[in-house]
Amino acid sequence: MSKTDFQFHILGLGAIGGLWYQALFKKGLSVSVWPSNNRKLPEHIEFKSLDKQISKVPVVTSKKVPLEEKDVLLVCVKSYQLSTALESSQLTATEGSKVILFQNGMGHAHCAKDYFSKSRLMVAVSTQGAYRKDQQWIHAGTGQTTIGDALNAQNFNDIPQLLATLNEALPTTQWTNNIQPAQWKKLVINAVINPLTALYECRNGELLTQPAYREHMHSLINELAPLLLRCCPQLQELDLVHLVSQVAQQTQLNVSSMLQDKVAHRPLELESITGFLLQAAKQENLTLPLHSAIYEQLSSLKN
Ligand code: KPL
Repeated sequence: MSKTDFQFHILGLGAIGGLWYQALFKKGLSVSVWPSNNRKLPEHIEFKSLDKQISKVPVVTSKKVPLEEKDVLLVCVKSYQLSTALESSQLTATEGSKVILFQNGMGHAHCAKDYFSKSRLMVAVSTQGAYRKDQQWIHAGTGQTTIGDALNAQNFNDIPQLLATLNEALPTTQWTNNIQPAQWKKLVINAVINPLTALYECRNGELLTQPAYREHMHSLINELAPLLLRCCPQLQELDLVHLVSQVAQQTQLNVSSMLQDKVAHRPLELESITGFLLQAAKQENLTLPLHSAIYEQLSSLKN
């Protein structure tokens, strides 16, 4: 299949959905936004790129079912919206269609596989920095998108072409034959920085400069060591304190997505991040008292 044959569809026009939409659109590729039942889509998005250039990109909508071989669906809704979004979108998919899940945290493929049993279901781990402010979509920091099979690989031969097309639209986008280490690595980062910044209502960089926050950060990271040893031994060699500190440093001025959600009184992505870790620990007969405590504190905000 040539790159112009792909038809891209975006479900969820949030920060990451908008980033991908404009990137594919500007490459002249066929891309449309899947209208959601309960949200009115804007006629265009105003996009601020890394070099601070502002562009207006028209929002093309389409509701094409079933998804076929040339169709690629990028599912960019928040993790807590996933099952409702899939249920209400009335999406159906035939053999060979491709679906890429972009949610933070882990455990989404099990929810999505019932809807896309015939599709090649993939997961993307993204470190692209993007956020939405009022009616503007902002690309705040360049990053990587790593894509791999969510469940078992199926034998479709157009994946290299798809990856090349995505990489051309929004570099760097790369393939991995085993997405799990990338997912766990991102999970550790999100399970430490996001809840702590939401709890202390601080920017990411303050986790390094405020001694009390830094100490809390180190304790949360260290508490994960026994679980990671069992669930993702590939990360054993990695200095996790260094990894998380580096991300906090690189994104020091960022307001984490969880703090943004808290400030806007939206639900927090706690279940797929800290909730997922607590479940995994339970299955391994381990406890994570510090992560449990932060989970309880942030969950109580919802009530
Ligand atoms: O992914 C992020 C998020 O806010 O969700 C980090 C990397 C913590 C950057 O803010």
